[in-house]
Amino acid sequence: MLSNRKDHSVSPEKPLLYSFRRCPYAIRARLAIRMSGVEVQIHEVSLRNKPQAMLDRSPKGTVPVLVLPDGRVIDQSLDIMCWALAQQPVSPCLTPGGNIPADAQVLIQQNDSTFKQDLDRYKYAERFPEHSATTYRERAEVFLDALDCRLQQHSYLTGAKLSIADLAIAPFVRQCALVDAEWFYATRYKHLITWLDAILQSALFVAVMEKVATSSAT
Ligand SMILES: N[C@@H](CCC(=O)N[C@@H](CS)C(=O)NCC(=O)O)C(=O)O
Repeated sequence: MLSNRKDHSVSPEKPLLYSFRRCPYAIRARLAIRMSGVEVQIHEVSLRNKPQAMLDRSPKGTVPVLVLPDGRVIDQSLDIMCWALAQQPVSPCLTPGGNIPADAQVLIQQNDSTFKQDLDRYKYAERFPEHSATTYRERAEVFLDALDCRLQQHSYLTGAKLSIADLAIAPFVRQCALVDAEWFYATRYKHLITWLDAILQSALFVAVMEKVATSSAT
């Protein structure tokens, strides 16, 4: 008997990325994918109505999720970045062994732990009434200040060239800047502002932020 139900065990012909346009984790994954030139099919999902096929493949229910034609599922943004960048014959962003260089690793770890937590509390301060938004923002500023100090030394976070640290961290700094752009652009973090603006205005970033229709299927 014919059934309308799709068989989710069937692997896609080309890599399939479940994504959410504004999610910083999904943005970093899309940046690495685009940079590496790998072709993927992007499924923009609604976080309130996640496709069952995505949940079947990755029950934890966060984006991004990458499904490969061989059936493998990669559901952590950093792992997706490493996978994508490793598709290039020589990736300037990874160590020869295909890993994230140590200095980038340390910064990304700080971003994904303390900074991300402070950012969430600053952005959604009404959900964390123990302190004011300004207090949470001041906590987040410790990381912003550290990034600005680095950027006084060189144009990108780990040196003269764009690295995986820039790709992984910029989406979160963008999110922080957007909470109160007037405040952000008036801060003393001038090098950080220049760095962020250069990335946001780059053809790479503009391309990954192009709108894709939301899909609840597949
Ligand atoms: N550790 C995960 C975190 C991904 C994550 O938290 N994504 C958020 C969106 S920005 C999400 O999907 N949240 C689930 C939800 O909102 O239902 C990664 O690096 O990929």
